[in-house]
Amino acid sequence: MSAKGLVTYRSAAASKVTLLDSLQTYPSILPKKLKKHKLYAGDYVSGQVVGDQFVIENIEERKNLLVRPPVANVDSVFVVMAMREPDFDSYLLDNFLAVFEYYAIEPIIVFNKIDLLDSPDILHHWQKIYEDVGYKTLAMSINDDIEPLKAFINGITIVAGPSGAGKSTMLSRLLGIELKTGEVNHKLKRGRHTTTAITLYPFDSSFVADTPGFSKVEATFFMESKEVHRYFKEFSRFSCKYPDCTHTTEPECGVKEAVLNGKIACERFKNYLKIMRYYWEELPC
Ligand SMILES: Nc1nc2c(ncn2[C@@H]2O[C@H](COP(=O)(O)OP(=O)(O)OP(=O)(O)O)[C@@H](O)[C@H]2O)c(=O)[nH]1
Ligand SMILES: [Mg+2]
Ligand SMILES: [Zn+2]
Repeated sequence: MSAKGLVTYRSAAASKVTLLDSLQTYPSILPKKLKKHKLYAGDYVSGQVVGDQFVIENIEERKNLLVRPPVANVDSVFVVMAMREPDFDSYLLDNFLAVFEYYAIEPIIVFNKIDLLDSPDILHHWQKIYEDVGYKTLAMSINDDIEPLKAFINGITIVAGPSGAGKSTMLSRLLGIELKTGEVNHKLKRGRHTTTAITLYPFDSSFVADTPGFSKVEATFFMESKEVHRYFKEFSRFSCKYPDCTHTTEPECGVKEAVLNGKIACERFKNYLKIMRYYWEELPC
């Protein structure tokens, strides 16, 4: 009988499938005729348990596929940003958010390591900006209860963010297992020649994965620059003379007006213009 499973482990050499009903995990085999299809962590598959292995018969169509790390069918992501060590970087956060919006993955922003702040003012400043956009946010540190995080885990959930932000620490606490923490993986920064194993861990009826951090993400690596404005979701609340306005050179721009009126956070628009490599002399911040 055919069973449904999820690829919960993938390295260059091997893969494992977890059955969705029993949560039993098996080493999996991709038969020769399916070899032309690549297999990723997060792929939903159907197949048969044969002996102590799972033989894949079909890979379901993916709703999305992240490139780095390679995970398919991601539903939500915790974007973990340390307030300090490393310093909070709103440009990096806005690039992350635009990329996840582009992939139709729900981002939840975690302002982490708040124990390192002398005053909460800076946290409240940024938290308000992102909540006004419509993002769910959490502020926490290693000393806080992990419980509030649980409510946001939905489907295939990954943890993303810069190196050192505390992603592995947070997931280890959540899962009650020891994930590798505290070391910067220099190899990964070298990019496409290095492949890492990805593991999805079952959590309630969802699955979560840690990812290696990187400290540079450019939205324009993933999409054309003329599309980026669509993924700054508060911009769509304002209308411009031209429906495809990129809010740079065009006249009668409702978004620029909203920035001047304080209805769009200047910090967000500043980051947007930096992505667009555009200078606007009236920018109020
Ligand atoms: N002060 C403080 N330190 C923390 C907190 N969370 C994690 N750390 C420390 O920060 C360092 C980095 O934490 P990791 O969990 O390895 O960070 P990461 O985001 O997984 O980093 P990469 O795997 O390199 O992407 C470790 O030394 C942790 O002990 C926190 O809330 N407060
Ligand atoms: Mg880590
Ligand atoms: Zn405009």
